[in-house]
Amino acid sequence: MITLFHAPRSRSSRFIFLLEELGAPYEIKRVSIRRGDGSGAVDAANPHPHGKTPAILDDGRLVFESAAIALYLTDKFPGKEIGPLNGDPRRGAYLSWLAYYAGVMEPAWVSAFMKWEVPRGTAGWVKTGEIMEFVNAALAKGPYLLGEKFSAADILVGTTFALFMGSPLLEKTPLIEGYVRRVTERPAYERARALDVG
Ligand SMILES: N[C@@H](CCC(=O)N[C@@H](CS)C(=O)NCC(=O)O)C(=O)O
Repeated sequence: MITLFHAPRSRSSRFIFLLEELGAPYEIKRVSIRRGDGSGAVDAANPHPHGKTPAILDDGRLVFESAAIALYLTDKFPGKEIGPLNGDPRRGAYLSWLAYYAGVMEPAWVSAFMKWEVPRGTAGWVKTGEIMEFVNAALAKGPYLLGEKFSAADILVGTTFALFMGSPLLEKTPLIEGYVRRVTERPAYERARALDVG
């Protein structure tokens, strides 16, 4: 049994979506977190080393960081084939998108939001415009990041784009709009939204 440590409408919401997609046995443990507006507090019941969400416990074993949790869960529950396994020709692309999401996309959007100029040769990420050229090119071949088939990488990237739709930080293109629609029209997304309450 997987325990998902979850705070409503946070980065853990998309793991309800992933666990629903996988049909995995899981329970949600609601915890409080510090919110960007200064509200909330770290919850002593949350095993995440920094009191953040998401975190999961699998039989007492802790996994944290979104990309690591996505990989852990799709490896552990391969039945629905939404995380290419070792030996699959798409495995390298899958790992690359998960790491790219965490190491390039997240810091790029946070630095754009904060208007931090980090020198190109120093930052480990690139500007959001350059990321979107790459993403649009991938989706043009798509319809998903890995090509024909939906994967957990689309859960991380697609739900993040869904949040930013309409923000000046994300340039809308027909490809991005269609992609977000494809990801958020999935029944597991709807089920996850219904469970993401509080
Ligand atoms: N890199 C982490 C980020 C997790 C994260 O920052 N989560 C936010 C919620 S969206 C949080 O828990 N914030 C509370 C805090 O920073 O104490 C991941 O992707 O898992």
